[in-house]
Amino acid sequence: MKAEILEIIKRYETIILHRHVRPDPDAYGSQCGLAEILKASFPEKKIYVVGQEEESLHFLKRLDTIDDEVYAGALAIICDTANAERICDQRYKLADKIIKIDHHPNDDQYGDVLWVDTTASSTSEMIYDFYLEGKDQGLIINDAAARLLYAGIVGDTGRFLYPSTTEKTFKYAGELIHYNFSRTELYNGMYDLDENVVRLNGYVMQNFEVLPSGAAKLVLPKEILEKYNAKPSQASLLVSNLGSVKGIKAWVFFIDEGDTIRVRLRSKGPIINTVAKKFNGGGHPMASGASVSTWEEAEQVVAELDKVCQDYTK
Ligand SMILES: [Mn+2]
Repeated sequence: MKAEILEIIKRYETIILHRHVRPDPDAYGSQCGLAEILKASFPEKKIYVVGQEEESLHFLKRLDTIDDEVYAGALAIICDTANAERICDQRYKLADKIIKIDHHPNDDQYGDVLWVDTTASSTSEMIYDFYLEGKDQGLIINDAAARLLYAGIVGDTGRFLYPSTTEKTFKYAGELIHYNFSRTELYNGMYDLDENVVRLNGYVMQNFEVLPSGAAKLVLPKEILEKYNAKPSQASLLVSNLGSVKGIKAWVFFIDEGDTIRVRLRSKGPIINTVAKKFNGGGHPMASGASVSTWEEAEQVVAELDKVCQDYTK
């Protein structure tokens, strides 16, 4: 599959890289890391990275703005995006050929060529894999690419904490740190929190509720987000923090975004993307999300999560 993708890349003069909406470091890392590899390897090609920018990730990479015409006869590569509707910038459909590279479950098999590896810790890890496969056929990696891929791996493994972290992950990370970039600068960019977010975390830690099953929930109403002057995207940064509470098996954050209630699910054992799917969401078995429109529906999510945690006890 990697060899086939490289052959296709070689055939196209214009390559446009996409990733998912509400990007995280792995979305940026895989999209922009691959772009840097392709730019270094094929200086004659036109390589673009597109999508709506996330302000908190400006430090990783700034994206390109391109006209619709650029897509004519172009190759689009979509990184780290499980389903077609989550692709940021739907103009990928205008491209001549579409490649999907991802590590989420392959529920939506969009694109002409698909490379999906659910054993990979991150799509950034897959991109490094791709580089290793193609380095004898002209692929070149540079400091900028290494920095981006390292950021993606660190982000998606929770700093090498999650079980998705494998020997390969450590090996690749070990190779990537030989390139010239500041890990301190990267970590500061990724993990420094604004003061209001830290104070909102205080609210989170005071207000979560735990059910006897080990399911936990936290509601962040609009008034609270306003009180702490926090954006929903900032609130999402706090979701993983409940993982350190003893006895919690799986938990859910409801973030009130006004027109919709964002549902963020995390787990330390029970499979919870089945819950997300019941509410038209999806994601990883241990980290997934959905959206609901009413608080009644939110309570249904809690009931489903409760059930999953009860079954896990058995
Ligand atoms: Mn990812």
